[in-house]
Amino acid sequence: LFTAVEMAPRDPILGLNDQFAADTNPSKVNLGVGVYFDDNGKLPLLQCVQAAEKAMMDKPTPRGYLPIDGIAAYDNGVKALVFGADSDVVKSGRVSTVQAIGGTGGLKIGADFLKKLNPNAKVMISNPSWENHRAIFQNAGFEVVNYAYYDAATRSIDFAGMLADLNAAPAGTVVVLHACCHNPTGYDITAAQWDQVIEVVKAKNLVAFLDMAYQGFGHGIAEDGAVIGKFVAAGLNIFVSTSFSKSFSLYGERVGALSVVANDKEEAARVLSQLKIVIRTNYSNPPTHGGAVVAAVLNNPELRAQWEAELGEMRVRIKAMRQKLVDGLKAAGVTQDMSFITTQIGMFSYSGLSKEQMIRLRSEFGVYGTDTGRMCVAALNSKNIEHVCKSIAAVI
Ligand code: PLP
Ligand code: TYF
Repeated sequence: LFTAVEMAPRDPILGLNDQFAADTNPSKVNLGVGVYFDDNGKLPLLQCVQAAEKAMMDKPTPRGYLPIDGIAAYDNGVKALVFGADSDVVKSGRVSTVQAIGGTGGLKIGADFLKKLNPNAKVMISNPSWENHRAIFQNAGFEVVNYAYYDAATRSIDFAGMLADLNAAPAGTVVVLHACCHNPTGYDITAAQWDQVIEVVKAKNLVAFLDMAYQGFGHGIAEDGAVIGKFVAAGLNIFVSTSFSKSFSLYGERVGALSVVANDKEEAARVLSQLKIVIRTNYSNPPTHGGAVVAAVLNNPELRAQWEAELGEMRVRIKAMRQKLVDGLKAAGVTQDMSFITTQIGMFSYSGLSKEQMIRLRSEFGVYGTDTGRMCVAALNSKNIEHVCKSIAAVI
């Protein structure tokens, strides 16, 4: 049965983790995978999460099946977070939200639903994008093509190219957009540029699929979510995937969601019924724990305030590390202007280093980033920054 089965390639990012684990260099630093570590290099377990879990332990609940679309209080919490609790779109019942297995699960549910809806549509992703975007939509049966995004020569976004590619897309094309904190480049378009993208999406009848895996890591929870409000204000039917992996540091719990904006309440109910079919035929219903924790935090004013403070700390620490990186590189003798690192936002920096330089960083200095030059600045800390700066300076 399996004699003709080929060995599939490893995930380029998760594969780096294995290589890192096997490295015996005592000064090794993992800037490969997109995970936030605190200044002690530890994966945080947020206080708000611990408090919610303690309350759950004090009042143990049996684990029946959840509804197909997940915990109602969770889905409502996501709607309020992403669209605003008092927004017309939520109050009028136009948003269908389902709990998903991480942001990846939200993307996959949306992809499967879209394939049924519009089987001949193409999907466009940014060049470059999170590589799993391509894989998820291809596996759902779509042809996936790129729209222009990063221009290596100018170390900025090729916005004219992006608009031109969207303008040339056939009606019905699904456009996957990073709502904030673009992975892998760290470059986001401006609010004014978002307005132009929305204009094209509307004029050309494209379908916007906003991937929001880093809400709160850019400028703030509401600030990062503002782009969603712009699409809604334009009267568009959009898809939004949400991930709490990073913002709650709950990577392994797989907590995410998919929200779809319909024209009215009745249409939203029909959409929800179809999302539930996708879920039922894939994994039946979501797991309980992570969703219960996030729902408890989002819906309790005290825990919610604690979460916002903790997320704020992560955001501020990343920004401080960006500045330290720029300063440290200069101190280590790098003469070229590296200030673009502080223009970038979120967990990643596209360093502009070549594949050869990234390989040298790994083999000679134990500093791990992706071959494309992406580094996770959220894994830098006061102890490893000097080694990272000296190592980068050595390969430049
Ligand atoms: N989308 C982007 C852009 C990401 O970087 C990630 C990262 O993990 C995801 C989606 C998936 O998130 P999750 O781990 O919650 O599935
Ligand atoms: O880009 C990253 O590093 C994160 C983590 O298949 C990740 O989004 C990477 C690869 C993958 C799943 C998650």
